[in-house]
Amino acid sequence: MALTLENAHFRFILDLAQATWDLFVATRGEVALLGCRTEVTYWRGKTRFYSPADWRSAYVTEIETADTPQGRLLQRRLLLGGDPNGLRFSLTFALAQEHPLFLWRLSVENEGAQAVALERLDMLRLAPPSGALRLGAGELELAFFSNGWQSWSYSGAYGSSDRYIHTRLGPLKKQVDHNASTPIPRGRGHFASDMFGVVGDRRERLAFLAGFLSQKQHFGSLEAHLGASQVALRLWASGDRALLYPGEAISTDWACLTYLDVDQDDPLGGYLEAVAREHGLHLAPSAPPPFAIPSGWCSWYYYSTEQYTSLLTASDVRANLASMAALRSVLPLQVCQIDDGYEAQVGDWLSFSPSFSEGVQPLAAEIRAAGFTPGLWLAPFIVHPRSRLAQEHPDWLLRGRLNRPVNAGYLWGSFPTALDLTHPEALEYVRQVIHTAAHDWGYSYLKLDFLYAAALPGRYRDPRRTRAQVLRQGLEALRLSAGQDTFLLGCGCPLGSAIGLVDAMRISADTARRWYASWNGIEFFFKQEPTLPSARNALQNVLTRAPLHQRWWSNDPDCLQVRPDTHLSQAEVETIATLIALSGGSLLISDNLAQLPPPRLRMAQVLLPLIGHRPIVPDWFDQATPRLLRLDLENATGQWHLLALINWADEPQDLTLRLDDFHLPPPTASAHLYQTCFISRFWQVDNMAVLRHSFAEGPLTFKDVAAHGVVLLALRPALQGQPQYLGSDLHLSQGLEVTAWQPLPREVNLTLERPGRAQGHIALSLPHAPRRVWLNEKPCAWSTCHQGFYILEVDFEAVGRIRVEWS
Ligand code: 9PG
Repeated sequence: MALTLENAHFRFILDLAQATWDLFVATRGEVALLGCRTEVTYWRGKTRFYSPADWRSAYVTEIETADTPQGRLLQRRLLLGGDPNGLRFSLTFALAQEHPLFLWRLSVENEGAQAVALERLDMLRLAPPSGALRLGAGELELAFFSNGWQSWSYSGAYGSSDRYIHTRLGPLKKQVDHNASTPIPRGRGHFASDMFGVVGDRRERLAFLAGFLSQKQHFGSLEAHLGASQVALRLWASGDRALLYPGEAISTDWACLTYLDVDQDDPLGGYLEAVAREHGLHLAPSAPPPFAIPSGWCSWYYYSTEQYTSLLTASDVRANLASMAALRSVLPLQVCQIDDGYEAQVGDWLSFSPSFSEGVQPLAAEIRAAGFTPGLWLAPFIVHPRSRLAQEHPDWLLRGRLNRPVNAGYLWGSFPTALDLTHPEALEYVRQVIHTAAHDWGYSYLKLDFLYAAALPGRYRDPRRTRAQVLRQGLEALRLSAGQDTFLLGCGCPLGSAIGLVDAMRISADTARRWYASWNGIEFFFKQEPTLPSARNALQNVLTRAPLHQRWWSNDPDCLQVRPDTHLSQAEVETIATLIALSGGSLLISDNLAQLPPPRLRMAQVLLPLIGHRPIVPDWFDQATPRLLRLDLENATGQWHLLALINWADEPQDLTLRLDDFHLPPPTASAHLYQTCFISRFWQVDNMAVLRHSFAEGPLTFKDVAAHGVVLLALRPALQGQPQYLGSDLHLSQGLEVTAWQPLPREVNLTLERPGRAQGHIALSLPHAPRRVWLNEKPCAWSTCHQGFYILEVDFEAVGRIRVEWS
């Protein structure tokens, strides 16, 4: 018997005789998943079972539900019995009527006499020859996009001959980076992912996304084998061997499949917004951004050693607070964030290290009195083995085999362990710590770190809870204790668990004062480690997780260090600053602010105010590390594109700008408009580099771009006979500094706004050479470039009103 569900997006066919299902893309009949299986693996005592094996006697109902977070759902529900241990399964398949989403979920009810341990709820198993993923005719160039488990875990696309990127440091790092229930594949073409993954064809430019809409009940994992022309794919919810007692039931989060065009500007947007809706987040299509985007100062990357120990003292915090106040008008930052180093020990949050003998409450008061937001780092779920907490409350610790406290990774020169949050007293301690920091000490910005530790595999005191449930409940407790008005930044956190509970999330590995990863300053062997602190490793996920920004939270791309005395070159700092700014996420500067030389201070100044918008990553599915980034901006001067081309190579390279690589012109604009463009390049010290280029004559090549450097361009189609703003060296956006723009028949009036004193250049295209130029009623110097545009030298305090007349 075949049963179907059908709408404008998908056709779903259920084959009860085979216990399989097929999903076809309605608009492209040849694109489909065929022969999919859904099955549960569980244990009763020492015996393993696979169920439900037989769907022929299923009781099938059709239901239409309104008012779900995904709108109207057209559903088929199967009730499946026949299990030897009395489990009853209900499998619901659904088509969302208002979104291109196929959803399904599985419930298990124990009607038997004994507890069972759920191992794995396979939502999708597709393996040739009985199963097939069809992506169209012709030869395929298969690829897979993998999302890492937590903030620091590597995310990016793979081709079919690549190998999955993972740590080679084994038990020192594995439990930090990887979900224990997601495999770490070794062979070529064999990949894994967490919560969602994308499998597709780089030639046909289309793909399927498979994943979960939430991680409240179980962690979701994927595994993919990409062959020459075949794919094996598996998506499952991890049962963690949590016990299901007689009379109890559990449901998975919704699994979901969507179909996407790889070359759309926002291919992951449909899925990411469905996930946001599932968590009650309402994303209005227009400004202001739903999640606040902080700027500030963070102590960690200046006041710590290469062995990750803190050198910070209370007077360092006071000195930087004084600098923040002194620089306020030129570098308007909000948050003054104290990182690791104030606490007596990781775990002992309510007692202090000798360098913070008065605690941190007085500092919060001083920060607030100076007009800034007090921020504090805490790692509430992880416990140092030498902490008093570990000595005094050994029963609060999560234990594994041999009843030993679990290993949370090699950190701070030791092996910390974790709290068992199913122990009510341990959870209560966490609540008390957060409540104290937020309400007694007065920190309204909390960076909550090492959150993965609450979800390590172990023997939880409550054996009925999955790791995902334990973590979600722990994070809910953090939010409740902190209150709605405290800004929460998640860090080292399994992403899916925190949606709807945090304001911001670190989406990348730690940055460092070096480009490549090292250990104690040694790059050999550690250079390829994907999540050890390094600028390069941080930027990886800043690009690959860019689409999450302002959908699940505000992305935190980790700190910017602009001081000159690191191991980073000028070009590297430009690349880091550019990608942080274009990511739209927060900007935390981690330097000794008093010691910044003016040219380096300026590199931070040009990033403020923050841009905030989510960029487009055109080559997200084609490169392990994307090389291109595009941000579309608009104000009174019109619309423009910020384009970044990155040289990831270790030597200088020529980089070529081709508009179609950036998916330009946009489908809404005529190709003709983009034939001739003005291109203004940022980060050109002491001059403006503007040119007019005709793409009809070919692409544009930038010679000898420094190793790890960036070409950052503002691109504007050249318009005939009207004045145009072309760019500046005042703000990285090369246009958002303009707050008014008024073209008149023989003149143009514009207003520039900058914090503090602004000295630099702007470029204008004009129908005729200027006759007179005023800046704040005084004559303004300008020079002519060939090709019909002009460079004005500007110098003003806060607001610059410019008037340009031509004859
Ligand atoms: C404070 C830091 C910063 C940083 C966090 C987190 O020992 N380790 O290998 C190690 C790696 C990373 C790490 C700390 C220790 O980083 O991401 O921003 O807050 O903790 O300790």
